[in-house]
Amino acid sequence: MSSKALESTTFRLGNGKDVRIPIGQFINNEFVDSVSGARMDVYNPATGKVIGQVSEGDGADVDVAVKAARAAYEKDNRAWGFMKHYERGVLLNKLADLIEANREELAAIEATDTGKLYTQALNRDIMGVIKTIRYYAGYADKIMGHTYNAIPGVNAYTKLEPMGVCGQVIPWNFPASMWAWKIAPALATGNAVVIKSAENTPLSALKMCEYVREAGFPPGVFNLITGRGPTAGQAIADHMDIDKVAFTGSGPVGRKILEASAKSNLKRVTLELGGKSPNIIFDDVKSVKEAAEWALYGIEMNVGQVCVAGTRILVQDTIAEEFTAEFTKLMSAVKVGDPFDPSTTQGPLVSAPHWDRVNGWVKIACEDGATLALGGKDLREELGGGYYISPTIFTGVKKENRVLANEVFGPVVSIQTFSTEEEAIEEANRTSYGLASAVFSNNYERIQRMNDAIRAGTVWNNIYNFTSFAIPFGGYKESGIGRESGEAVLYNYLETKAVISNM
Ligand code: TAP
Repeated sequence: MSSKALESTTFRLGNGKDVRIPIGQFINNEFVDSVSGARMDVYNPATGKVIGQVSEGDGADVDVAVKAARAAYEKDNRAWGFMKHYERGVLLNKLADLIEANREELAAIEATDTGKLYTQALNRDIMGVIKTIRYYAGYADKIMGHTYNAIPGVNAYTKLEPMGVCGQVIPWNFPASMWAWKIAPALATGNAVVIKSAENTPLSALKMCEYVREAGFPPGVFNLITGRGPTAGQAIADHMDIDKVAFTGSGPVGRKILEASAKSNLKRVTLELGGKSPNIIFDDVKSVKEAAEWALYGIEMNVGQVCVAGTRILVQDTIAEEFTAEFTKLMSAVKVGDPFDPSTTQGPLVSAPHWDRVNGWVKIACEDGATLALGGKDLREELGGGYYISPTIFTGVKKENRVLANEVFGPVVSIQTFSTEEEAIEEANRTSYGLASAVFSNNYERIQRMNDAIRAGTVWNNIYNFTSFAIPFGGYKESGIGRESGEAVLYNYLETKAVISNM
């Protein structure tokens, strides 16, 4: 078992600044080398160049972290989980304060590691992290059960107890936001955490561990593993002493996590998986231009690397021509380039393998007979070696086209037409996914009918890509199991104990 301390190292960020970032596994409030001593390269997606290395953890490190988490959870008769509700909130608020004080540096780290626009990293991602942590800090001392009068003379009530040690596996598209969405409710409800960041994007999570320690969380309550999915991630899913796993990522890996739970200790599992979200635009919309602007935000935010991205635009045939012209004009005006340049509106994709995956879907859509109406261009060489791809629109897409059923996770959108409400509903619900959807119309009754008919965890009305830590988020069908955010997520981290007393 390794406990060799690892020093922070200097990373050159995309804005030219040098920042020291810890590179070790964060276990028991220390940054330590992995048991194997292995390292993983960290890339800047805007240049395609390696900017440093972090320690690579695997199953052995997960085991060390789980032992630390278990010890912290059980210490002093479960002091963390059972006694210090108010103090847990205080610590979370301190953590949020530290992140806020360092928000610009963190946003620059996030933009460098992921390729997302610096302004988005700051205003949406890191500000969202701060608000999420504060929101759940407020819940720490408001976890309450119920009383029951079922049997006269018998006093019955429920206690909501932390689950124990929670494993969490997060993706690369919103590394800091997903970190906060996962750890804040788990810690607020009194659990100990072992979280694995994505191998592509470990930096913001590592930096925030410094603030966890500085905030004064007891050692072992929060642990971070930086490692790869098939080794470190799978070890979390398989582990016999982890009580619950929360996962965000792809469907195939979600299935592995569920299977691992069944084969190990039946740990509780919540899954936030992919989507193929329909964005439905009726001809009674208030403004076609406005609908096109929302559709642009629906596909372009974070270069389309968003599980709720509006990848399937369904537009009523009566306004299809006008909408397509308006939308194509907006997509053509997207400025692809350096995420730190304030005039850029689309950065690079996150990694070279992901660039290949997105480009592969563009080829498949063409092979299946769709019309490439815009984009589909490889911009890597032109823009200095980063993982750049042009905003892409497909029209004339037949129902059998594979691109309509699969998550592309890039700035690639299809436009289909429909004539009736029934047709729109059928097409909207036709995929195995059910994460998000949107309806644009100025007709209140129609909007209500559509809200009822669409099988998705979120239905936006005349807006797109609005999510909040305060609103439940998750999927119908194969888009996941359970809900995150809002009060709903707290129950993912709590067991209900019924006390039935004859005293
Ligand atoms: P995944 O492989 O699902 O990665 C998500 C997380 O799971 C990462 O931390 C990953 O680790 C980890 N992981 C991989 N294999 C695992 C295993 N056997 N056991 C436990 N954890 C494991 O997604 P990806 O390869 O990054 O992206 C593939 C596709 O997934 C994308 O194109 C997109 O369609 C979808 N995706 C969806 C989301 C959301 S928000 N729903 C997010 C990302 C990707 P490493 O990355 O460190 O290896």
